[in-house]
Amino acid sequence: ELNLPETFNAADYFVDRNIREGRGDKTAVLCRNKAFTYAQIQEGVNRVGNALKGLDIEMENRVALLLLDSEVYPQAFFGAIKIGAVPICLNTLMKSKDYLYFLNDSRAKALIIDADLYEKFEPIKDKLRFLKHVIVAGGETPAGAIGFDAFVAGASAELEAAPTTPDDACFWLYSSGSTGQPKGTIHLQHDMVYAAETYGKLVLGVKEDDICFSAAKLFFAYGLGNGLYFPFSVGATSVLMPERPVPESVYRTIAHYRPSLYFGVPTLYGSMLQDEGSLDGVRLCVSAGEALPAEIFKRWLERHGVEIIDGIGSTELSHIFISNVPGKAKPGSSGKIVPGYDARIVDENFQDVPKGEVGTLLVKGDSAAAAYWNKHQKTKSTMLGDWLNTDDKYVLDDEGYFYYIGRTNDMLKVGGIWVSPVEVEACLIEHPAVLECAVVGATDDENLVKPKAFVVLKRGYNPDDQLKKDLKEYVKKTLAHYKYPRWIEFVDDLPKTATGKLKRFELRA
Ligand code: 3SK
Repeated sequence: ELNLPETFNAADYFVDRNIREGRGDKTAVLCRNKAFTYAQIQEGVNRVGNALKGLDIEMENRVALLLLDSEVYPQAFFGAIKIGAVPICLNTLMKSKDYLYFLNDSRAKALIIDADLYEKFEPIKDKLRFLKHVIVAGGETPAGAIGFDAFVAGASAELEAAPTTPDDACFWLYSSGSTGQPKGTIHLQHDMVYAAETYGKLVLGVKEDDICFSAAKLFFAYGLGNGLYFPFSVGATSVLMPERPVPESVYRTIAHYRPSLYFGVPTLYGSMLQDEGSLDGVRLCVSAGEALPAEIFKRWLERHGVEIIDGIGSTELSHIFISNVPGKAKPGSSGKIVPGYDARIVDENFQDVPKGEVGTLLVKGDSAAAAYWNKHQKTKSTMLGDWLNTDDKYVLDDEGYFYYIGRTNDMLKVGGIWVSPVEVEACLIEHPAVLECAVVGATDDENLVKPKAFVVLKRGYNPDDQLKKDLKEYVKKTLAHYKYPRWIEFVDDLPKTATGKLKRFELRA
């Protein structure tokens, strides 16, 4: 139970409280070689809030954010929340047509966009049915738009938080999923507090002297906690990196700012292992987005001497609800239930399956979204009272560790037996030639489903037939024979959603 007061505003909690508690001079954000104190961030939040009010943005109006990670993000995000408006953190990696959908679906009244991303907005700007104001941060201000600097400079630095309640809408994220249209996921004012008090404090132990650096961006539910509301919940510091997270930029940023907590995703950990760089100062590494292969965990620990704490979360639950904990990580497992959350593994009739059997994971916790915007059926099939259906297949071991088996609709039936693509992938990735891989079902000449593997090779390996044969043999001798991939295709990279989840449906197609 959080026991929040009847009138509660998340911007007041995550920003103003730091000043009230004497942390006004503490560095909140490090970005592009500049430091921003909590007092400076608060001033920016207040100016954005007042400037939005000046455009007639009212409580409950949506304000879309299409921003790179920088000091502008917390100001825009909490500025909107402070006046009771609802920011929508949009994925910066999408295409123009996706923004047309997001902006019309959400009926956002204002958009705050980074100048570097404006070219994606330009082609759709005349097709928007509800958007009234476009505010451009950085660079030149295009005709018809408002420049962010002038926008905030003309606004007062004093602002009282809107009288929202813990259960008012606070922010949205679009949940991409692997199929169907993205769903506007409505989070409430208390959700970030719940995630910060549970996973943030009890698993990560985030403290005031921590410096957090998330390669996963703020538009992703995982990045929003890592890079914004976890550090702000305790007055810690966040390193925000506007650049694309690749091994070079990530290692450089770590060397420059020496963060104590580093947050990545499995693909990036895999490619960082192929590159030069060190982790001086990092006390803990965290992974989410997709299951971390045991092999990457082992190689990382061997090379850097720091554990990667793998966990599973979801946009709907705000952040991570099952996680390993420092010192007790089981490689290949997603860990144990995070205090404050509850989980069940059920069959198709929502009955609990016996321990050790595979079923669908349901999760309960008070950081769960209230609903999907305008998607009544999907809301009903996902949000089952207190429980939320993750649509992930999981199995629980005797010690309470959860193991990811795959998405409910990813499992393959080969010769009448269920095969987990994740198990075949975990085996392939142990082969020294394999950097990344994905397994899907394909049909043979008799129209029977068999596993097919898409493989990204490490540098220096030849994508030839001999290697295909070797990889097949490797799986055959490690797993039950029927699980080996009958076809291997070498690819340069794998299709992923912006949040790092494999787009299996693209590979299947
Ligand atoms: O995919 C995940 O594991 C995740 C973790 C934290 C927050 C959001 C997501 C989707």
